Amino acid sequence: MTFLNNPEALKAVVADRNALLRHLEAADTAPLLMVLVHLGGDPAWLGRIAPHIKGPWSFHDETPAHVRAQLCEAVADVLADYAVTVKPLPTTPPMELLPAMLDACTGQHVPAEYYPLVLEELDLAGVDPKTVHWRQPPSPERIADFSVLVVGAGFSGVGMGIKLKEAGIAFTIIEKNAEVGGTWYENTYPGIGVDTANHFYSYSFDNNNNWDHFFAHGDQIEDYIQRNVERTGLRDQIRFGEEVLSLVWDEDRLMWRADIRRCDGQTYTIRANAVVSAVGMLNRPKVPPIKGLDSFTGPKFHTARWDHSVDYAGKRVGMIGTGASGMQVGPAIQPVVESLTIFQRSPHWAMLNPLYFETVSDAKKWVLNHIPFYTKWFRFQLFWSSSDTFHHNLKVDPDWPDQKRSLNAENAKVREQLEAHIAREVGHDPELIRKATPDYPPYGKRMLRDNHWYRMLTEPNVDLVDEPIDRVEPAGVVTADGTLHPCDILVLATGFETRRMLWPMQITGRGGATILDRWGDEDPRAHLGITVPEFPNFFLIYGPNTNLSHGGSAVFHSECQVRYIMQGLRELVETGQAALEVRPEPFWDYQEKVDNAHSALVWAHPGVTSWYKNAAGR
Ligand code: N01
Repeated sequence: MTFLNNPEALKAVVADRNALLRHLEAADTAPLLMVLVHLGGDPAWLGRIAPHIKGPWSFHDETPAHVRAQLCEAVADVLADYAVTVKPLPTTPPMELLPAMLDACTGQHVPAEYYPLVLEELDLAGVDPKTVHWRQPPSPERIADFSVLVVGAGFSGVGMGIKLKEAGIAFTIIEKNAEVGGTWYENTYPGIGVDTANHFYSYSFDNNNNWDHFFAHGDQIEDYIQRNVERTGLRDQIRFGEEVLSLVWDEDRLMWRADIRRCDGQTYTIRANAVVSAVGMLNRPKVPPIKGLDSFTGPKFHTARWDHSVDYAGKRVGMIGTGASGMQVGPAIQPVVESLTIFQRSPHWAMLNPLYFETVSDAKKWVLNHIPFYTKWFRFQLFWSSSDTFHHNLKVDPDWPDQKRSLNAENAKVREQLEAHIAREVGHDPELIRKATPDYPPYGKRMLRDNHWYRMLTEPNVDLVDEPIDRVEPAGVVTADGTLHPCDILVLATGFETRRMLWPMQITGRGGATILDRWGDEDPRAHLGITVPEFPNFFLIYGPNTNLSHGGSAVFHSECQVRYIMQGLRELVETGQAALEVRPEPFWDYQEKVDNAHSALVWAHPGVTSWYKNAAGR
């Protein structure tokens, strides 16, 4: 519901004060406090409530019930005042109060350098500031002649398409699958869901106030992406079941030429002024080079290619891999399988989040839908709780004595909490604690959510095997100690070919330079993760070094990149220039900056192996 310029909507909200107060009981304190100060401008409320907000998640709120009740009354009063006097709602909060508001909302100090980003991300005025606006109207001939090819219709490709459409730029999206959604279309394994809170893991320009869960299941995210496609009429611009085989920069025409294979195997060529790769990083399943894997006689499949024709109930299932995918599959299938043997090469850290299994109550959905600006402030709170709030945790303190297990005092504290959680969950079983506890610092690999993984490990039909795998035989998996672990079904939860970025597309830029020449098999580099010298008018979304390793939302990152790309395209259209390319100096400066920063961060830790790094540790 939009309240700006809609006094009737606000009148309906305040019409029944008792009903309003009942609904407000379901609101989280911090975003509700923000609404009150935003609309009422009274800083005294910050002083009263801020001391009770101990952190950026709703479960960090310790506000006493009677103070909360007063807050709800005050919000009802201020809304009634706007409704009765028919005053327009202020789109921006009182700027002089913004620093104190952000600190109160998160229970932490939000540094001033974040203010512009916060205001933009909050998008309070309801006019998406991330939409590129023409500085001067592009000439009709120029824009009519200009076209963009987008590769991939996942979250990023669809977001790119929506912004291109808004700008009136012609584009085509090529999608290898039969539907949009990318990773959310392909991954359908039991237990699939997201580990980033959804009110943040969604487009900023389409806040969904009706998520059923704080952490949605895979099919609900797929539905959300599809809804955005329908809402914006994007489907007509997407060619499904087609794959871009190669991209070549045509130096005579100063355009890209793309060779595309249709689902019937026929190929055709199209040309575009610019190309945006939105192919993602997590979509080419990695099949581990384990001896004898093909000799296994039972069903065997990768998590991203889950075979739903196979009934795993009552079967002996072997699962290789304990990353984010494996950690979701395990607890989902354990209750019905005869046995689950988990082959773990190295354990992951997994953190408890009390909201992980929670559903969003109808009253909370009502608040999200009806209280002006609540959803924006709630999103900001999640943005902060999921992002840089714990960046200091990731930095190596050179004076820290216990470098193998943790990086600094804060990181050690997190380790202690995680260890205590594991011990509690596995019933203080010393052998399980040993197997399930990583020897590297927290955040070394992507931090996972504990979805009852540890509790599952204690079930009698589960065996966590940390002996290395020697080979696979027709009847099961043999570990290095010579034990055969018999399996009826083998699940490969072994991740993706993340290092071979853009593979298997063949991409040739200016002067015949190929991406393979420049990057080798596994050393991708781009300026800001987006542009590459010698590859004019070529942009990447979710390119090199743009992974969110410690938190964040891939959708937020992708939107930042879309905005940058839109600015590049605007430059081309408005100036009439044919090509735009990053210069080598800023490109190499950026590489140096990234490498220097990483040398002091957790991912460079010698004890950490992860899909973020190549064989050289970069
Ligand atoms: O893949 P992974 P994933 N022998 O690479 C093991 C996103 N995601 O699909 O840790 C034995 O993390 C490997 O062992 P090790 C998210 O960004 C999100 O699980 O390398 N084992 C590891 O345990 C995530 O980070 C969500 O020692 C082998 C596992 O296989 C990314 O996708 C859900 C092996 C691979 O783990 C990838 O996650 C799912 C071998 N030869 C995915 N090779 C949510 O939002 C590999 N392994 C919830």
